[in-house]
Amino acid sequence: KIRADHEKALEEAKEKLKKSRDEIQAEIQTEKSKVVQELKKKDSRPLPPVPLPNLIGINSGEPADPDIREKRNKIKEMMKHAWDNYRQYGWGHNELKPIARKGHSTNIFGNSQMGATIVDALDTLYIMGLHDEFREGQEWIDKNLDFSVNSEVSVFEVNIRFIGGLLAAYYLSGQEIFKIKAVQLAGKLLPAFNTPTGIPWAMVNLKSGVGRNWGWASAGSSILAEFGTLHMEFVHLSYLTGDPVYYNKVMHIRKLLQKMDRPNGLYPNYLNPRTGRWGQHHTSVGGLGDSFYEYLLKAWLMSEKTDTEARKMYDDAIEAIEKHLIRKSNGGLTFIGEWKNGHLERKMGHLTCFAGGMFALGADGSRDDKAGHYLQLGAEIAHTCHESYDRTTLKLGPEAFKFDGGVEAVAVRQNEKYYILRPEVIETYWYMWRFTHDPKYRQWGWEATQAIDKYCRVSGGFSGVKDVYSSSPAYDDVQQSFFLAETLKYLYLLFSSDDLLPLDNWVFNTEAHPLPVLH
Ligand code: DMJ
Repeated sequence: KIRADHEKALEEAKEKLKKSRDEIQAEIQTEKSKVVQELKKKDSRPLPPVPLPNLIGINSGEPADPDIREKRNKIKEMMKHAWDNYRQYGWGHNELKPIARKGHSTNIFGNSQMGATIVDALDTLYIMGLHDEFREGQEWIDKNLDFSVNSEVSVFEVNIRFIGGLLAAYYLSGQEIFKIKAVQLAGKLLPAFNTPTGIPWAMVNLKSGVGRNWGWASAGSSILAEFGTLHMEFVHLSYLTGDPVYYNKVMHIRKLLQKMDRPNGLYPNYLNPRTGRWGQHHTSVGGLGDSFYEYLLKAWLMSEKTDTEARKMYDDAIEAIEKHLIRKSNGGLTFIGEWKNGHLERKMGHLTCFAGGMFALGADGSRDDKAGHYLQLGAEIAHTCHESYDRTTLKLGPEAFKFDGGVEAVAVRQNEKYYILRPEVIETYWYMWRFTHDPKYRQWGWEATQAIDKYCRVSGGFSGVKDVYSSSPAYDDVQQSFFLAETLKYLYLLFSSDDLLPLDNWVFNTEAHPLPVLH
């Protein structure tokens, strides 16, 4: 049969080649347009209706205390400043350069203008009641957001910012266009999973579907925090479309990880998608590892605590992290270091500070009922991260800080002294506030708000600063999209009452986009 098929194909090819070059080209063209037409039809097909999950606490949050109300209004004003300037100088670009007053982009978004700030900011605008701005964003997305572009993007970043942002905007507003765009975009990410193991590439070309990994990642590896941070969004995509393809992709990743041996019970940051073997044995709860652990916990929460497999993986991972990575400094500060080939580096990243909130969020339901222990651990991490802010001139935290040779929670290297409007410390303050109502978290959040407004605000928006220990730091001239998606949203929530997006009904993705618990 194989020989017969082969001969038939040869015959057909010979027949084709008898035609003139122009004829052949015309035939290819016709075939191509047929495929494009089919795809277009498929793209605009309405999605099957599904019952919406319980969407409560979308329009609440007004605090009773006038002082807190005033603070909340100030944060809303900062959001308006960030948005209005992006609207004026960077509209449609991925991000804004607030000093040069023009658009900005980085390689994670590829080379096309995908309006990352618009998509990332939508749900923050919505909960703040900035409805005109929300509508402007919606209109831009409807008319201009196009994924058929020859552009190589980061699968992880596009998932957490775009798919997460679009899904949250859909659930909050009920506007179908966001769901349709999220599903279209997800379809463009699927070819990234075509690897020998099913562990996706870090980057994919949205048009050709060709994927590859970052050149700097250990021997062609994919990154744990990237391929391990797709679960929440992909489960929602399957829920909304009725198509199991997305769910199957992320469950396959989980099953594969579950089967693998882990050195000291720790997950290395690197995994080779061709061989299925770990790369360098580095483990981090900060960059390269962070949101993988976060998504194990959140998969469980999002499933109304029925996905016990995810909870077990989270508990096992956290136990190993506590044993090997968490230490107390000489000055009594609890920190989370980085594991490098059997050696603990006594350094903590700003990114790692999100873990305080994660420990608090995971306290309830923890193994051996260690809820009190994990809430306490969350509080200790919050305290350490606050110290990293408090020990600077600007009262803003550095990118990384050490606990070594007499140094406590301070950055040592010049290239670790910057603050790029990151949210993780404020994120932890907010979770700790929700679980304890200790007023110090609001006080710390307010300190950070004032510092951002004083040192990062410029007339064209908000910018990162290059050295938090200098009294006159240089600006980096980037208004990151996560400043609108996360930093300002967590601050706003910190000064809202708890009935706004209650944690029993909503789970925030790693870019602070709220997704409802699926019953
Ligand atoms: C965000 O894009 C996400 O929170 C991600 O998980 C890691 N860091 C940035 C912001 O610092």
